[in-house]
Amino acid sequence: MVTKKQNTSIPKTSLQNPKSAPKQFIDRNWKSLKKNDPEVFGAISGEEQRERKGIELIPSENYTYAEVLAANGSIFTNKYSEGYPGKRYYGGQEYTDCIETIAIERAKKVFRCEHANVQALSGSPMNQAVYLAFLKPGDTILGMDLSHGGHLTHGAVVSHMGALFNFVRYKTDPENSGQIDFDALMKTAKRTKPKIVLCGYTSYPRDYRYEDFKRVADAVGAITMADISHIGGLVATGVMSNPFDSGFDIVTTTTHKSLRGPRGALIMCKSQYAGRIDKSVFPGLQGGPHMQTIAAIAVTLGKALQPQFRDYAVQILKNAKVLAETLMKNGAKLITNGTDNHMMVIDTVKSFNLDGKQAEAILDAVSITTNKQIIPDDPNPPLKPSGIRLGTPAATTRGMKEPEMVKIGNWISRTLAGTQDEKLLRATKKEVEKLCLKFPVPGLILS
Ligand code: DSN
Repeated sequence: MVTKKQNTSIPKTSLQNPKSAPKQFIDRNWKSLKKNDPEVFGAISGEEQRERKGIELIPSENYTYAEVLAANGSIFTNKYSEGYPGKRYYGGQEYTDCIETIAIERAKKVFRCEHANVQALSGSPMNQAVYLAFLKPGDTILGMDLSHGGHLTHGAVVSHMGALFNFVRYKTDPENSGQIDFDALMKTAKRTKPKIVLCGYTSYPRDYRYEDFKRVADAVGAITMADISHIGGLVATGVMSNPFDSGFDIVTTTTHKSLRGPRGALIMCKSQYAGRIDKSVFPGLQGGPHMQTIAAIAVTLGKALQPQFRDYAVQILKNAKVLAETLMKNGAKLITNGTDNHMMVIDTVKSFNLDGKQAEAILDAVSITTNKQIIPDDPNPPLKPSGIRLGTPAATTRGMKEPEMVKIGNWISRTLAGTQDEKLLRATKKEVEKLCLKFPVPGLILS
């Protein structure tokens, strides 16, 4: 809650030469880590090599900016700042107030919302804070079924939220390109009387008609909530629908997926809910915010306001279409027969007679990173599910475009179809790594 007028101008610091100082700062810190903890340094350095050599296709991952890495590794990690700008419980908040206010104002501009809370530590506490702001234990939430694309925090039985609240799950129609039956959803809402109608997903390759969710929620007097974590960068740029345009009350997003920032989260809402959301995050659920992350979120949102970010978002969608088409041409069965967003889910059992665990492992062996994925009403267990999930944000960040997507789609299909052919696998790995070295990873420091 902002209770007094904030000074959002950047304070003067002792960095007299801002062009050269960050470089010296980075070098000094990394040199010190290398000397004093070679084990940890070695692991970080190894991860840098891995990220650089392979193709990252996990749809929730990305390569963040060098500036985000700098802010996220900054001295804000030293500071406690419970409370909100202008209303803190500790002294010394001149710069934390400044940075948090910048992040809030940029979030409001990027997502065109009335209020933003930038303190939730990541995706799960972000959604928990919303539920706990409005519901009592046992209250009902209408949310998407996990196997049809919903998230763990949308009421999966294994999550604490699933035990605390009564989640009623809706499904998609796999026979109809994964569409949602809103007449059926309306009937379910009238029967179960949810307090929140929740939409959002982690493995649903379609866009939503948010106005249909709003119609269902209005019919039963429920709050509307959209978790746009996967598509945050696509909504920010207007290349996918913004739930606020359909009158949604609450929109949540993590900041590290298509938005390309640090691991953090935003809870955005109409002003009438601002007090409840802020109190639910702090002191309700969390203590001191991670101000180094908030600084990095501010940087990310500044980048999202630049025109190049929209170009990147447009390219993510183009790349996803081409990758999906190439895979389907090569015989892959996608669960929604195509994609409207950045991701796709291959039914690897039907397409290649491999379960998701086997498919993930064989692709890892040729330096293509994906993740095993349950498919709608999967008969197989989550650690050996029937599919894999792919997405294009990270490859797009590296500058890959349609021609590279065709190559990647062909490599994936030929690898999954030729798992016994050692020579082919070796050749594919070599080709993959050769291509990757032509597309630098932003922000790499050590290598
Ligand atoms: N783990 C994230 C994803 O991969 O979609 C969601 O929390």
